[in-house]
Parts: sequence; structure tokens; C-alpha cells
Amino acid sequence: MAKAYIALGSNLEDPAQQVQAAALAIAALPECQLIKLSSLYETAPVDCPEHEATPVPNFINAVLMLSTSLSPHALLAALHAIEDDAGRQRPYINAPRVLDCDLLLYDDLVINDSTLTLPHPRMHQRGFVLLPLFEIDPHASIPNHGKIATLIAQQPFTGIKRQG
Ligand code: PH2
Ligand code: MG
Ligand code: MG
Repeated sequence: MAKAYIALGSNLEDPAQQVQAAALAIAALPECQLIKLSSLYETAPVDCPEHEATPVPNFINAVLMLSTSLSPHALLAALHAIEDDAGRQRPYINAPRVLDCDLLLYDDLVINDSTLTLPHPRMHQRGFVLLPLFEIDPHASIPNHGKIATLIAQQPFTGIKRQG
């Protein structure tokens, strides 16, 4: 079995409920066992353009740890299907979304192909990923970027509130 980490995010249509439902849907996937789910975090949008002067709502983010025998690409396809089932639309880059499920890490695999980049290319810069990941695995590290504890100590993340 491989160990995979997945980031969940939503900023539309009851985000906390979307993230919790996504965690359940992922736990119910074939060949997958949910090992840990972080707390939910309310986070300020990062790199999200305002569209026609509409403010971007805050996100709910979380990270989960999964044990799986699905291949990385099969897991990615399953995550996309869960996003589609939640009604995900993609009108423009980083548009508000009902659900985003990003495959962050799959063991220590490094992959760069047309459909999948591992580790997730921006995870090392994002507090809304690193802080929930640290909560469930403080010793985690990212291939080519090192320990997440070091990455967190180096960057002053703001706008992230852990919920109960
Ligand atoms: N996801 C993005 C871009 N910006 N900001 C926050 N706070 N949370 C996200 O999940 C997020 C984001 C692209 O997927
Ligand atoms: Mg994303
Ligand atoms: Mg995504």
C-alpha cells in the first residue's frame, strides 16, 4: 500500500460540508483507507483574481492521509470524479469552487507528465496546505523541498484559522 496526501478546498455552497463530504467520498473509494483527516481551516484566498469586482469568499481547507493501492493516476481520476459529482465548474483559473481535491504526495514519487505533477507544484508555498499537513504528520517532507516543519518556519503565513 502507498501513502498519499490529498488537499481539500472549497469556497462555495457550504464549504465545510463540501470538504467533509469529500473526505467521506474519498474514504469510500475502492482500494483506499482513510488514515487521518486534519481539522478544517478557514483560509483567506491566495492567488484568486477578483472577477468583475466580486470579492472572493474565504476557503475551507483540510488535508487527509490515505493508504491506497490505486495508482497515482487512478487516484487522480477518482478525485476528479468526486469534484465533478460535487458540481465543480472551471470558468477561469482559480475561480471559486464547490470542491477542489488535489493530490499532494504519493509516497516519495516525483512525476511530471501531461496529467499529473508530483509533488503538487505549489504545495511548498501554501500555508493552507502546509499547516493542515503539519497537523496530521509533523515529520512529513516534500521531495526536492525538504521537511514541511522547516518550510513552515521559513514563511510567515497569515489568514489561516484552525476550526474546532
Ligand atoms: N486554492 C487555489 C488557489 N487559492 N486559496 C486558499 N485559501 N485555499 C485554496 O484551496 C486555494 C487558494 C487553487 O486551487
Ligand atoms: Mg488547488
Ligand atoms: Mg485542483
